[in-house]
Amino acid sequence: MVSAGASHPFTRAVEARTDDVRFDNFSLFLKGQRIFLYSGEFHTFRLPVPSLWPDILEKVKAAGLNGVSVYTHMGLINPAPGVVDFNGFRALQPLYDAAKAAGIWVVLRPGPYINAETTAGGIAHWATSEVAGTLRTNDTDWKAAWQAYVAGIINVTAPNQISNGGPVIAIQIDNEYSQNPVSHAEYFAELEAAYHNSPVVVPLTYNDPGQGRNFINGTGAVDLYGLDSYPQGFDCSNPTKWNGVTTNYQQYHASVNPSQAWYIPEFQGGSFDAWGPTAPGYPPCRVLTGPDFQSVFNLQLWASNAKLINYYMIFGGTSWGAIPFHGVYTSYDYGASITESRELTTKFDELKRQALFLRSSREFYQTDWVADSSTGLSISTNAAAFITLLRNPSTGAQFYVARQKDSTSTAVTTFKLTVSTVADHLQIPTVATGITLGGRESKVIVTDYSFGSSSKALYSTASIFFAGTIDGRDVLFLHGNSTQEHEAAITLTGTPTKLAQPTSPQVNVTHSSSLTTFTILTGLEGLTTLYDSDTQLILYADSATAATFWAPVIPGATTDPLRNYWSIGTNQTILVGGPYLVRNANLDSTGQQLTLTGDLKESVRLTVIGPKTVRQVTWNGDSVAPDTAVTAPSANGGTFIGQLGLHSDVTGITIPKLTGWKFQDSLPEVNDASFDDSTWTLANKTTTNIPLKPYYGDGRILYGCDYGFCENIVLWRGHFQSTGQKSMNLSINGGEAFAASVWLNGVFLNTSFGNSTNNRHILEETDDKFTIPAGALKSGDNVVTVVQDNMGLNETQSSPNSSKSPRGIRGFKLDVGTFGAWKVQGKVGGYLGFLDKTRGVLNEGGLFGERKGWHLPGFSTAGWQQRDLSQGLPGQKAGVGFFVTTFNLNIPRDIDAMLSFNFEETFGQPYRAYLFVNGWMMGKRVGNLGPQAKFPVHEGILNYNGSNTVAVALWAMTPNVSITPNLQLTLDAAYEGGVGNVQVDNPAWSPQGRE
Ligand code: IPT
Repeated sequence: MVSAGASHPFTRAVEARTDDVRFDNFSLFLKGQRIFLYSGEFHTFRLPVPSLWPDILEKVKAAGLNGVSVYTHMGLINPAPGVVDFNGFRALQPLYDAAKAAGIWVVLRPGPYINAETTAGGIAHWATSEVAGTLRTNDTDWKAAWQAYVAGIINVTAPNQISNGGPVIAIQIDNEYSQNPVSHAEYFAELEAAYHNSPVVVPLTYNDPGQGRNFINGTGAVDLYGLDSYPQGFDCSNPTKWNGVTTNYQQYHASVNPSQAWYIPEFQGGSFDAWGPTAPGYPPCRVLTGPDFQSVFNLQLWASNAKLINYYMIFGGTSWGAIPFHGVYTSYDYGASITESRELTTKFDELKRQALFLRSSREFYQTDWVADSSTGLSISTNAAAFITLLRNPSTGAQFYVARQKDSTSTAVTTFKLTVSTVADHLQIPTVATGITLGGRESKVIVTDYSFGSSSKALYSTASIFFAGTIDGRDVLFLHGNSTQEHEAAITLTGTPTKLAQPTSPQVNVTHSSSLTTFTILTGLEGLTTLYDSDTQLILYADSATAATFWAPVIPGATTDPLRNYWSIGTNQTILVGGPYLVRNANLDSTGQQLTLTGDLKESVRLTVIGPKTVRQVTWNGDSVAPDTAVTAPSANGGTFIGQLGLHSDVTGITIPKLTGWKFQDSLPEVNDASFDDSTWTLANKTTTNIPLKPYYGDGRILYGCDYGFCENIVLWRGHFQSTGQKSMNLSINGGEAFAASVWLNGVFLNTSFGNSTNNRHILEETDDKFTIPAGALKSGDNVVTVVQDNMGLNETQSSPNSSKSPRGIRGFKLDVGTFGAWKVQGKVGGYLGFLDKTRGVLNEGGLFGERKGWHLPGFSTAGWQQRDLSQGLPGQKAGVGFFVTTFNLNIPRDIDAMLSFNFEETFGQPYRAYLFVNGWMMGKRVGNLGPQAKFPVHEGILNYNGSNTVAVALWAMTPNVSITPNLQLTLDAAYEGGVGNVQVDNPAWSPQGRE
């Protein structure tokens, strides 16, 4: 709607397949509007409750961001050859609908390879064993393997492109790949051809893992190149130890693709965390990538003139079931701005301050990179301050990005800047002592900055939280660190109201001709009105107070499918202060009724700066009474103050204790001498497409995936005739942090422990000798039973076939004689015929109890014995047992309650536990490895108004030690609000295929 100096876009995008998405050397254009894409990564498959996706999208929108980047998972959507399933949590339409309702653009990243710390990097497990050629190349059987999946993605996505009134603006080709050898480049070209020969018209993009100049030109070149960057790395154990910022991005862009807008498809928004007792867990990851990091590192991207930036992750979620690759555990919280429980953090606050500045500052979308302190820009009085100057060539607005010269410095650095403005050369600030960087802090200092329809700030050393027009008035909302001085020089207009002076004595005002300079003294906290007239409103708050404000978008005309998109479907916004979260704001057609929705943590004062026409404000449907005792920030109408109270007692929610556990042994393969494995799959293949071959044995391939059992627990039974054996050797591969327990007949032999710590002491496989104790051998048929975990298939960053991981038994031999039949069993049906189509191919494994469906709600445990989970297995034996109980929840519908399951016993017990909540495998707990003991589970998986089933498959890996898992459900947080109407889709047990 508003056009900010639209020059004519050129480059490859002109030949693009739609005019709705173009770019020039500065920025993206959507529907002809210059856009700064400020976005966050969100994987819907890591939040398997589609009715909660609007919650994430509304939070993304409330942060002021305008996009999400979304990986889809081939392995989940395409679980078997030719099967493409977009039902339930695999659907994309609910994501597109939620994005459109929130006014959020989508960059879709369907892979087929996505990396993403997921098993096989997202490649469907069946393809890792069925494809003989090399994955991620132009080999014909790999090409055949991705056809159905990509066709499915195109089918559901094409109608949702921006050109059809939808949210999708770009599609990424595969993930972080190299253009050499040519088989990689050809593969890209084949993927691109699939999109080009389809109704897909949006640009195709690419993310380079390093400064490798891939896919800019030549075979497989994409429409828009981008560079990924994780400057802090992925070890959160020393969270205040920083790597410095990367300083050459602008130069790299200028040398590599200067005719394209500068795109960062993944920038560090947190970090994943690895298995192991020394793994720090996510709280320090949130420190390593905290608000100070965001301030310094994100603004360094701005200084490099990047105009499309995506933070990986904005919400990490949960790697439930077999989603993780072997390097990571269940939680994918990522230390992101929104926690795994969907709560907002101080990182969210910083992102909001940044994103609203960008949303407000259209002049910033088209800037020339002029110079920086290392290239002759010597305008700072203090060499410890490093300055980059960006200038809008059409309007002359200038943006000085300031950081510490040593970007890791914690020093307090104060400086003045010599700037040239329309007025003159100036040294700013003119009154205040200087501009201060309070340690790890960066800021943007503007000169000749336009705000609203016709206002100008000559400069501001305070940061800009919001700028725009509200009800015809030009509004500027500044903020800054309250330990520092700030200064802004503004051309004031209009007739001042009775608030002609700033509302705080800690602001000095000086006038010179048409310019007014506001100097904010240190210590000023809360919201201060600097100036209030019929044409302008100038506000200042300390940065923490600013973060209590929201700037919801008022949707445009109902006939416009893009009515929720800022600067496309609407340019109307208001300011709302106080609530924990403001999700939506709507004005009725008369402009008299303002409808607000959002969440509260506690009772708060509501401040609205909106149109004068408003007569009534509602919050979550209830009318809010005006509070006239409180002085409004503006005396000029359109400002409303009220109190918001909690209806429900959010602290009074009671969560039941988990009691009444029933127990059943789950290892008849060992404990029932007459166990019959005749229906199991005979493991008699002698060839495999998996490149890592067996170490020893007799040529038979004992890799689960070759028999359809690619993930979770797999059981093996090796038969042999007794000839006086004393030992056997087994080499078992389950991926990092795996385990495998081995029995002969009914006798426990030992457990092989894989391992992983954050120090990268990794055992992906073991090679152990198992001694056969006296008396264990029977005459005639003997059977060894191996229970092995599978921690996920490898990623394939550089070597595409490493996702073909040899999970299973890579070596088997007896000291005397040879094995007869080997039998294998994983989840019922394997990948071709698995039963649970709702929870999908990655949910179940092959434990007896899983095969019978004991983990599912509605399975009757009548006849099972009563035994508390904290008692462990009977007789302190090594083995596997199922514990099942049910509990009721009754949580008021207007409460968004964050619950988690917690293993509260002390760390170190040698057990693994598979936590099933209403049938969903929501956690893999490894008692002696850790670090994860807390498993957040959302409403939708949990039924908040009814009965819930929790099942724990407990695998005791060492006998004769105390194993006492103490599992409790806890309430971590509760907010009044939420998205409501969360749908529960937890199909119950049925005997079909289970008996
Ligand atoms: C980058 C991947 O593209 C992304 O999928 C994810 O794995 C991320 O890393 C780490 O969480 S690859 C980058 C580290 C070179």
